[in-house]
Amino acid sequence: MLSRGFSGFRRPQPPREIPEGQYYETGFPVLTYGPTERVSQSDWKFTIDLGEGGFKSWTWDDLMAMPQTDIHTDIHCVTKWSMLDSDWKGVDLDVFFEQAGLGEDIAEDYLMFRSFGGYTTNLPVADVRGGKAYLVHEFGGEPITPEHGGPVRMIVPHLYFWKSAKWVESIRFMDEDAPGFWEANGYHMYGDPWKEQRYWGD
Ligand SMILES: Nc1nc2c(c(=O)[nH]1)N[C@H]1C(S)=C(S)[C@@H](COP(=O)(O)O)O[C@H]1N2
Ligand SMILES: [Mo]
Repeated sequence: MLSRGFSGFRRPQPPREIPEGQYYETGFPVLTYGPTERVSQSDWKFTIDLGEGGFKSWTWDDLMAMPQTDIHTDIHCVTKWSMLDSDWKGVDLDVFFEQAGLGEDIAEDYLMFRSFGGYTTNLPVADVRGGKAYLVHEFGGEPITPEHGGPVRMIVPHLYFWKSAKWVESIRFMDEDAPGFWEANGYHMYGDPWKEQRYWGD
């Protein structure tokens, strides 16, 4: 049998398996709800709300002085593109937790990330510990552009990309899970791309 396929346009084949429903994207699309935030390095500050323990903050210079990690990873967006073999540089969130004096025994099970501009997204604490989440400032060996969340964004590569807050500003811990911006608008509370947890009920 003859397969006609699509005339003229064919997506490149991914070099390895990607999650169900995704396509291999060789570029880097920009996906922002609302305007691009313009945050200078000197205005950027990252804060962990320690509840009764007050707040602990880091400046751009603090970030630069912390141990840096090169991250080579795949990214899966709920709008169905997957970017493979992307390179990032930044600081493991575990290092921030250590410097904030947070031990292994964080009492709360969830946290909320907040961005400059007000974007929020929720994650289980377990999903951002042990080398799973980073505050990154370089993509492909260059500073991250404002469109992609520079000067500093999150990457949490094992979950859909909406969990990776651009222009990351702060985190606070929560006793119970609560929805962030997209989660309140129909996106899944957890968002595992390998289980296709795109929307409520998936
Ligand atoms: N602050 C903020 N972070 C955000 C978003 C946003 O709108 N605002 N969009 C999310 C979504 S839905 C995706 S897919 C990725 C897109 O990142 P990119 O524009 O660098 O591809 O950022 C995530 N982080
Ligand atoms: Mo997204």
